[in-house]
Amino acid sequence: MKIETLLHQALERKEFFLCYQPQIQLATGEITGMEALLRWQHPELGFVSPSKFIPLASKTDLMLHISKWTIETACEQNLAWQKAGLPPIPISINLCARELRQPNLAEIVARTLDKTGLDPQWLEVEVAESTLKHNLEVANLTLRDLQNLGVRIALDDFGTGFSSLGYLKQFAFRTLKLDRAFIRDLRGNAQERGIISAAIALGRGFNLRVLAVGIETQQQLDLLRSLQCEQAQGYWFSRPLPKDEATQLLIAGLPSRR
Ligand code: G
Ligand code: MN
Repeated sequence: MKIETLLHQALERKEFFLCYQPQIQLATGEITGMEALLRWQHPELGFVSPSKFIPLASKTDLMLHISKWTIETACEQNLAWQKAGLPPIPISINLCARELRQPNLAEIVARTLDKTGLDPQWLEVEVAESTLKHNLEVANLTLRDLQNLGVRIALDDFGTGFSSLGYLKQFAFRTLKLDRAFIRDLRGNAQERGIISAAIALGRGFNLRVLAVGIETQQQLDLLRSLQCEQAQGYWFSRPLPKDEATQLLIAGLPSRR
């Protein structure tokens, strides 16, 4: 209850911030996108885990205010990188069920793009498979509106839980993010390799950017490379970074050992 109360003050007290985690083209090491991740630092509670406060915020309309702030901040940051002369890349934000159900989400996004001047192609929204499953009808409308704006859509956490290949046909995704669980359990036996290469082939068949997330070790990276995975994201490359460090990373590029 205490966290909930403090959470309501967090926005106006400017306690939220975004961290950015790079997405990598494995063949070249170049950064192909940044995922914006919401963080909360409270003066007394300290750092509150997103897995704790996001579900709490999502229970109320507070999430809608937070998401508006997130969309705006991410768009402004991406535009700032472009203005600094960095090659344009998409920035992605995560949408929860409550945001997806908000009837005017696409309107908010459109207004933000207009206001900031960011080209819609440089914004990507990530929707988890499980979120889609429980909100199929409304997701259909919202995602279609977003797509019509020219915003990219990514399918997050793909392949575990209740994968329905029908989603791939129903929505025009640009990116397929393989669920972290695949990578976490990856030991290289035939079944695990089989599943991942099937998922990669599937994404490629739909002409999607296939991205493996949660890469933490050299072994996982080597295995993914051997399975012809083209893009990846995870602690092995970089943790989610506060904006100044993220900017430095974009300027300097990743260390070449990766
Ligand atoms: O649901 P989604 O996939 O958008 O979750 C992103 C979360 O995963 C972020 O909170 C981020 O900090 C975390 N994360 C990013 N890279 C890694 C990783 O390599 N390993 C683990 N365990 N978590 C990661
Ligand atoms: Mn995500």
